[in-house]
Amino acid sequence: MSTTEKKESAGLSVVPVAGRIGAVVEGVRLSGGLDAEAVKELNEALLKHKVLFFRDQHHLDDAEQEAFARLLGEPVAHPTVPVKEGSDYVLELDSSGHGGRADSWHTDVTFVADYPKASILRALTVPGSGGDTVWANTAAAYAHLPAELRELADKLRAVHSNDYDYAARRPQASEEAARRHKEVFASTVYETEHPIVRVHPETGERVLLLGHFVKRIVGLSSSDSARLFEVLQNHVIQLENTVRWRWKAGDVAIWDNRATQHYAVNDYGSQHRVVHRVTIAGDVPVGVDGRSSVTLRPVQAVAAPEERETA
Ligand SMILES: O=C(O)CCC(=O)C(=O)O
Ligand SMILES: [Fe+2]
Repeated sequence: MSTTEKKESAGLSVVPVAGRIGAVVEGVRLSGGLDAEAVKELNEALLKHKVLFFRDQHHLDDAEQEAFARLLGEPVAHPTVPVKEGSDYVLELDSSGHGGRADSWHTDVTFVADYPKASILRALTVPGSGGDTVWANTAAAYAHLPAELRELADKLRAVHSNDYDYAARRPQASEEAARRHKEVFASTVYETEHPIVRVHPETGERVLLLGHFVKRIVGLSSSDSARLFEVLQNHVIQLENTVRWRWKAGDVAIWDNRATQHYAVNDYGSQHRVVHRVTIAGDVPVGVDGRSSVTLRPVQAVAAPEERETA
């Protein structure tokens, strides 16, 4: 190992941003060549602060972002949206294209059972003003619920789908964005039943698992389901549980997708904004009662025996 690499991994500084979530990490140059000690420190900081911010990572391109992602786990492509041309895993969000504005509270890809454990987002082009992203700590949200609501939430399960009511959740969305949502984002419909309270597999913390992919709460009428969703979701996005990041080009944010929701603020009009995301594979959630999430759609087809023989 060269002395330069050593210097890069040693003395990594982690400075909290908001009271309950977020930290700026200094003294690290993200790449596929980071040593194991630096990766361990980053993982620990991520579990503690839920979202980490890095300035001036201008040296990264898609391939190096992917190489860094491999140090945190196994990168996974989005289930329906094609990857950026020339990359293996990069999801591009371009404000001038379709569907590039994630202006609704969500946890990434919760419509599948083993949704990503982390996302790594790199800012390529940012508006002169606006276009911030906000994250909420879903462990703090659970911890600050009144005991009565915690007990209720512990028992509930919800169905998440990519075929949710897109327009209702995003009043600002263009018709073009809504059409793309249907044709690309929901080209294959996924549905998963998750516990509303997930036990975090690494920290053991209880987290609220909600966000805009929730279609309904199991066992409730649609109006009770919608109202109870609002009650619990409002606790997640209390300002005390959030951190807001003002992007500069070259910034990277990494979030623990099992313990956060996020929202890309859509306040920059026609200014250009481009970010590239790589997600890391996660595992299937388990609720406080030990029950795992269940995939409802697509239904796993089991081939008939004669088909199997000829397949
Ligand atoms: O554009 C952003 O800041 C965040 C977009 C988003 O939801 C994501 O990258 O998962
Ligand atoms: Fe997202």
